[in-house]
Amino acid sequence: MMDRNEPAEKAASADVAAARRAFYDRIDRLGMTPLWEVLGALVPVQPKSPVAPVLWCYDRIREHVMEAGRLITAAQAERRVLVLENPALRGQSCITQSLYAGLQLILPGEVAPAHRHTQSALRLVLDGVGAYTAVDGERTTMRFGDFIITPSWTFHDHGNDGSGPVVWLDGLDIPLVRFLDAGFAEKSAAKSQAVTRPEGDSLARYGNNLLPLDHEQTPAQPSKVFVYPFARTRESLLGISKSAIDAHHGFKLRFVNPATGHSPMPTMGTFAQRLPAGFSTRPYRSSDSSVHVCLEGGGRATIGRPGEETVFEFGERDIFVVPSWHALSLAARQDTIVFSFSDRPVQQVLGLWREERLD
Ligand code: 1HN
Repeated sequence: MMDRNEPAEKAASADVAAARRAFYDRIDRLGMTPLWEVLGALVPVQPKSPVAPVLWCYDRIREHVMEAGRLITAAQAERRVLVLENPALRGQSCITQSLYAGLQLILPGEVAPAHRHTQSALRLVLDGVGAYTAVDGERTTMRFGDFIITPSWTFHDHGNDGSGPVVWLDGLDIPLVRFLDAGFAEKSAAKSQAVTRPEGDSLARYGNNLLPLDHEQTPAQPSKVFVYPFARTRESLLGISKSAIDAHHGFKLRFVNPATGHSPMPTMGTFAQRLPAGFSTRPYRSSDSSVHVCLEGGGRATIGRPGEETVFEFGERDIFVVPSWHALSLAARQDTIVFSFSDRPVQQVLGLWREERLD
């Protein structure tokens, strides 16, 4: 019954169909509607994601991000961001059903003022040097490929002390928090947070196989490490590349809160992957729609089942989306490093997450 495609009405005679329609109209006024007309869509046999596979080539959109810099200041915009909207979800500020992504620009001398909100955010630095993000009183210099977090309800501001524009990708759990109606936000009285800890303090304290003596966290608590420098990620990916490669993932690692082994933030899982030049991954699918960003190299992403697949050629700084339960296969033209994020930890904690290695 669950996989019946035809609405019940189609199977019935014209008389019965008319009687049913009249009945639906009458109960509609009472705020009721028949389940049997929508059951198949409500309880699909497998995910039928409305999310579209999509690619943004950084080189093609960069000029528009820069143009935004001539039209509005960071102070006027609060955050000068061009939202990456999934073409199948226009108007909803979503890149997938549960996630938001955007490209944020900050020009020399600008400050994106301090605020906090219950939405969690990640940054992936893509272009330019000289910017910083401050989280909970500590600044960190933003370098290419660095993955930075601003966990739920932590004050954060950004600034650019350099001489050129800086662009990064923002990933937030906005649609998820909106769905739950759990959004709160406040501005800080100070434009920039007072610096209360020297740069590097949290990485030294929490991010080097050591922890403060009395530090304990539960799995849902976010990482106290708020920058995962690309240099370290790269070193790990190259370090594991001397061992056997995974046919479906290449050399792939997940980012963790080192105090718990769980995801750095509870709502978004983050991953880094290296594919040697010439390597192609076997197709793989999982129930979390994911956003991928190429940090080095480039290649081809094949998304979806054979016959109806979408193929993207991607290079450095390009961003692409893989919808839930769509097979993904990556072929590396050069040595390639890909960062990705998704709502996987949410699905896992709810017991919903599934994966399948194909071929
Ligand atoms: C936000 O706080 C930032 O802090 C970026 O940089 C993007 C999108 C929606 C809501 C808050 C930031 C955001 C955001």
